[in-house]
Amino acid sequence: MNAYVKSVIENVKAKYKSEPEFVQTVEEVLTSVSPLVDKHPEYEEADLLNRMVTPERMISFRVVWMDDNGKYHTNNGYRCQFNGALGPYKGGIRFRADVYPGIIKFLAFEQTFKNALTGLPIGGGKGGSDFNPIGRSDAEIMRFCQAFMTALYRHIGPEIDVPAGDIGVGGREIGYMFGQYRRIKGVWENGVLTGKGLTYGGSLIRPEATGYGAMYYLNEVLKAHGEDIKGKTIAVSGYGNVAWGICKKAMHMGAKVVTISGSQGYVYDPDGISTSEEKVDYLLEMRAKGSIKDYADKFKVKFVPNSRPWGEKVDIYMPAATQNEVDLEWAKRIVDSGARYYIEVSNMPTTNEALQYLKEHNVIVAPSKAANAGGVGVSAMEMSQNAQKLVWTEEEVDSQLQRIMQNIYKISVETAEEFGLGYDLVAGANLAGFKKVAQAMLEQGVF
Ligand code: 2IT
Repeated sequence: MNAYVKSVIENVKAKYKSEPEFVQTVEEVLTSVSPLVDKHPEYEEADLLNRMVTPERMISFRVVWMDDNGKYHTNNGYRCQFNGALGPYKGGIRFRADVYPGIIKFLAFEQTFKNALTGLPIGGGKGGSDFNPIGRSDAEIMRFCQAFMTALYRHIGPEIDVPAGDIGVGGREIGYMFGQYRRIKGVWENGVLTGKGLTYGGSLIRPEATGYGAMYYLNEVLKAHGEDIKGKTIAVSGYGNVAWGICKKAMHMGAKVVTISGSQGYVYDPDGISTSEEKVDYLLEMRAKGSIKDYADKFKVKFVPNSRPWGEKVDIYMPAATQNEVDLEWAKRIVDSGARYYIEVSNMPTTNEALQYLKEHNVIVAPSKAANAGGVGVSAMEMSQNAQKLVWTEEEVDSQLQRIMQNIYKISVETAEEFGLGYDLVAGANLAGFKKVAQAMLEQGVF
């Protein structure tokens, strides 16, 4: 490994002991880009790597809200504006009990390279709160979102930083946050958030985009290996917006999604969740209720409590729930199952050890920062539509989404080859994304 890369990784490990997810992603990305750093001694002269792993800004704020019983709660809110070299900071907001600065920073770091891969002018950011929305009433969610935006609004704007949804934040939450932003600022700036409702500037296909994009990317991988997506079986984890989008597109493509999962266990439906519109639509209903066992009860299929779908025999694995859902033990089960394709869809679903193990055992691995970039890609299209004050058709958005995903696949393959690494979608994506951000930073001078 390049000596400069090694020293920066050591520095990050020593400095951020209490933020293991951030250390994990830095190690993964910097290890991949070592051959690029070899070729560019000017990176070290400009201390580019230490700059690259240090957020431009990490904002931390207090969020106080009242529950339905009149009791006050105090949460921590964050916005990490990691890298603005390519455009306004862009990335989702996550509401989940486990949120702390290490999660927000790892997500914002990943987002920087993902956004670079889309080819669109967006920098990397992420935000969130340790607020747990599960079981909260609609009125409580509204008050929380308003309190969150009351603290955040001064830091964002259509040309500054444009948040969107992530785990725990969907169309409803974006609506409440946008309403509060508009009320406080007294201005109609709908380009400040993406993932909005269609009545006030949301883009068609945005809810589906992450799942659709992952399926378009998967299709490129399969085509390159002379395989047809039609008839393939897929194990998906999670049951949120992304799993839903995967199922919808799998239905169009004739692929069969046989699993979904939640924190209580997973569902195995041998006939395929993606083979019936009723089942796919039920995912949305279930999401509101928050229990995936309902699906197994309703459609009379297997529910496996306290487990994950990573041992089921399928052609393709698509983790789409959360970070580090596949560790070394699960990776072994995946290899033993004989599946050849592993497409990361949630952000950093795989531990570094597990990723290494899958690659060494000839599983074709696609990294999340490439495969899930369709979501933020369509968010950038939403920003364009808002800036132009017009609305694109479903066909326009969908065809651009397809082009973006095909292009990400292509540059990942080509960049890995350029560096003599063969077919390596992980290294290719890291190298291509990093290279673009690095060049923009160098050209903009030291700060
Ligand atoms: O992880 C992600 O890319 C997102 N949560 C979406 C970000 C966005 O700005 O649409």
